[in-house]
Amino acid sequence: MKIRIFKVLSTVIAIMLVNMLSLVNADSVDTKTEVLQSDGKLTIERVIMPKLPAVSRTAAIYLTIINHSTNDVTLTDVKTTAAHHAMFHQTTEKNGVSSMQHHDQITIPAGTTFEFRQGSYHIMLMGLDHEVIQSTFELKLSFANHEDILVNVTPES
Ligand SMILES: [Cu+2]
Repeated sequence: MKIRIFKVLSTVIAIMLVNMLSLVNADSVDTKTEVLQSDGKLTIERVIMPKLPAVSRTAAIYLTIINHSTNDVTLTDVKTTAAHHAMFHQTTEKNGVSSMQHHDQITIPAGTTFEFRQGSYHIMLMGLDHEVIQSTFELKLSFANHEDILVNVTPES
């Protein structure tokens, strides 16, 4: 019985916390950012841009995002000076046919690791600027509930 009451109580407290957070979120973007930063952060690892044919108009970038925080984090946008368009894609294979699916956003649950990797999720660059990719360039990741993160990408040569 005691355990049950505790469970109900903790559920109530959890709901109250969620409500409090959404009130804070409604206030301003700054406050929203602070809420997340106070209890965790993100790490970006293993940034890879495989070597491309010289004529390629598109490229894929792979990287790993670790969400150390206790909040889910949602990737909402990606931008770079290296291409006209950058977007989140997922390669899927059905009956031996490979295709790419576009994702507007990607949620990384609290305490988990998300991998953009070959044959799966990738950051797709379209309309490549071959001058920019001669050296290290910046990729800006935007989140619904975290500050933007600038990632340095060094293309493999
Ligand atoms: Cu793609």
